[in-house]
Amino acid sequence: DYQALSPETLGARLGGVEALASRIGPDASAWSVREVGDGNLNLVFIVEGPKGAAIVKQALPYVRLVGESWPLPLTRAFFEYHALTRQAARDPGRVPEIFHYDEAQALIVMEYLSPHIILRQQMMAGRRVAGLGRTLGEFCARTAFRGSDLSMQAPDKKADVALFSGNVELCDITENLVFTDPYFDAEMNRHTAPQLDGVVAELRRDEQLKIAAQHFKRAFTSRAETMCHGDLHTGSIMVTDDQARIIDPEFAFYGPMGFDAGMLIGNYLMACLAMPAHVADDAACTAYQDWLLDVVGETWATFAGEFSRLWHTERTGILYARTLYEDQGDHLASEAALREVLGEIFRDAMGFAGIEMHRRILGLAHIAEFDSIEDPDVRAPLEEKALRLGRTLVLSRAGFAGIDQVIATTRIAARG
Ligand code: SR1
Ligand code: MG
Repeated sequence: DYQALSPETLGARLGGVEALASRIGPDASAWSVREVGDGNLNLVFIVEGPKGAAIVKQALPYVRLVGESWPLPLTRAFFEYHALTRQAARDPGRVPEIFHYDEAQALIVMEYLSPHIILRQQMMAGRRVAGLGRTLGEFCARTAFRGSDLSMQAPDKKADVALFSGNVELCDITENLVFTDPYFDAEMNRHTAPQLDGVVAELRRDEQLKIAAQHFKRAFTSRAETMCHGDLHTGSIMVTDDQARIIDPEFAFYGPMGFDAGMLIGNYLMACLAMPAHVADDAACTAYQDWLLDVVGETWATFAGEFSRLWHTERTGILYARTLYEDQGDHLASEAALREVLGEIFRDAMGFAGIEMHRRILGLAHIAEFDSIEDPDVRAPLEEKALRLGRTLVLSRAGFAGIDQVIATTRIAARG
């Protein structure tokens, strides 16, 4: 008997949940409850009381952004719960602790991260996060590696792929909104300035770009390499000035190892290109853009370093068995195989990054960095830079010598 919560009903409905009462205080009438959800899908409550605070996240039976006309299954809370447990095991301490899960009510009670704020807000305010690239690079590498056939045993991996293959509707959102809609005149698309019409028409005429978008859609639907977060943008990361935690994996699915890192890098790059609208002083803006590009470099370098470390120390799964190489003393072959895998992940990540940049400007779900720029004559040129850079990332993914060349290309676009 699912019922959506409200601040008024939450205390009465959840007062008897021991995991909550023991953290907030036993008297639910003394709890204060605020609904703070600002995402596209769910209800999110902060519950505070004499003993402490917790988050209650509850799925709604529809897409919050659009309304009841777009039904969405409550099972996304089930996938978020299972994704959080796997992420906690694969990269301990990086996701919120779960206190309680109620499948019928599609709700998760979890750790209240405080004084954390959403990374996107931190970036729009021009504030840095020490160690951001290292934390996110480690998270992406550890979850990619430890959820894959490089680490997992066959029965566990296959059972998990089967479990997450049930996240049909959330994957369907990504399949359509990310990989398809931006590249034609889809009903739910919205770009926010007629100044963009020219470049949009150009992209939609671009046969190579559309072929590449379908290439990546096929990778998304068919390459069940690892459990991906599935929606790793800067709104899915909470930060202080020196900490980062990852939230909201309800889009989790088994997919390509470069998917999360690519989505994340796409969001860093958009933040970088939008920054002139958010930091008025030119020198401060340039310095902050340089920091964002350092984060891009650090995220990828950490990813590659951590993935390599795990390759050397934890390769216990179905793939590239150690006996193929080390037992024969053939270290060079193992290193060559690692280079091949990392090269493929890098090219995929750049493709996913470019596609994410397109969909956040042309599709339904936008980002605040651009949408909060009121003047279309300021907004559109910045969005156009992101659209063109996105195209370059998708189509030149195999031509980049490495992340430094991506950073240099972005710097030229940002300063141009
Ligand atoms: C209808 S849902 C739109 C977007 O919101 C989520 O955060 C995902 O990014 C999804 O693509
Ligand atoms: Mg989300």
